[in-house]
Amino acid sequence: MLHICRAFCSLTIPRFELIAEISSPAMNLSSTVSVEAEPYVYEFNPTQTALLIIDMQRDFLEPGGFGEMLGNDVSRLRRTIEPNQKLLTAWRASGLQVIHTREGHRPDLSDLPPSKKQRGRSTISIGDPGPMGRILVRGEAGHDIIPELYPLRSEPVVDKPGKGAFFGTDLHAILQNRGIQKLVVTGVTTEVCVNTTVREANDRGYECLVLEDCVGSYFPEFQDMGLRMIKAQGGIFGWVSHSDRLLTALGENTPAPRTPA
Ligand code: TIU
Repeated sequence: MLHICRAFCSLTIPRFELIAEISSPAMNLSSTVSVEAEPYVYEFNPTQTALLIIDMQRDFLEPGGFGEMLGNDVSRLRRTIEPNQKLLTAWRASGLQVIHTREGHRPDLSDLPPSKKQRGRSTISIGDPGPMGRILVRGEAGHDIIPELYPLRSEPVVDKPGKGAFFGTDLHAILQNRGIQKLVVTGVTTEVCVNTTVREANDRGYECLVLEDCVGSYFPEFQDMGLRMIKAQGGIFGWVSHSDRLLTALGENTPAPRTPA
């Protein structure tokens, strides 16, 4: 059962939070779940698997944000919001682990490589004032996660300075400490931060399932290729499936309701 609790303020921007009270797990957590996927079935133990949601930040997804300012069609990313919400709700209701990431930098930009600052030769770059505060700077409104997928207090938020979620972060330690071996990966963008993270995870021994409807790119051809590169060569970096298939698999794992005596 979900209870909407309260809105509260941080030092810089208003934040919203849902506090979940999970009365009972929706499924048998000890059994293996099998999901139809490519290149072949993906199997996972729910207690050893985390949902990793990459960079669903306002500046990438919202109209008027940095992404749109650069000429990108944000609707290509926004189509992922609803399936991510549905998956996140089911994942939380089952009491499973969720981790969020945000791409961004310290306000003094001391962790921003000059090469990244200069890249693109745009008139506006990381650290400059943008439509929703300073571009990709921690604590600014545009850097935060969209309200539709806002993290619970119990869910770690990993602030990453690069494209991959492992570089320069404590994500690996968090996963190890929680006994996580597999990752269901969603978020944006498919060919940049999602792909980089899946490759980093693969090299560290994690097995990743990427959900095609829950990841998005500004470029349709990169969406397609980004997914094909993951599942090629017998799943060189991981598996690809659809959230409906994962939800079906989770549902099949739900114990049948007891018949009243
Ligand atoms: N999160 C993420 O993918 N960051 C990017 O910079 N993506 C682009 O596609 N530019």
